[in-house]
Amino acid sequence: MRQTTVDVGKNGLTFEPNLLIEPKGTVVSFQFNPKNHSVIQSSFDKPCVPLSGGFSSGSIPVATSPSGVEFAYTIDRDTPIWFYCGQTTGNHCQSGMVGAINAYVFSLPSPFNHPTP
Ligand SMILES: [Cu+2]
Repeated sequence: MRQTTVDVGKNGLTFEPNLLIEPKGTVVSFQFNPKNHSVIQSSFDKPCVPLSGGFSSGSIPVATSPSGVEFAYTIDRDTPIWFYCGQTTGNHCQSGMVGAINAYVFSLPSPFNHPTP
């Protein structure tokens, strides 16, 4: 099984990397860092709004870095997948805490280059 890792909140309000190109079936392991982040599937049009039926880790508060706490998502499609952090204290998504899988762009604007989420 192919597996890859994304660090959540390791260096501020970030997913690292925030843009992944991986085949369907790959397990993406989101590794959580302080303080209290989440990873929630969204859409390009509404980057800070949960996608109906999409995945969500829920809020994951951790105290240490690395915490060893992970949320695993298995890529289930070939089309682009968008995600964000749902922490509203500090407006993480609006501050650019977003990411994408299999979105063929050169860099990921913040968040997704939309002025208003
Ligand atoms: Cu966050």
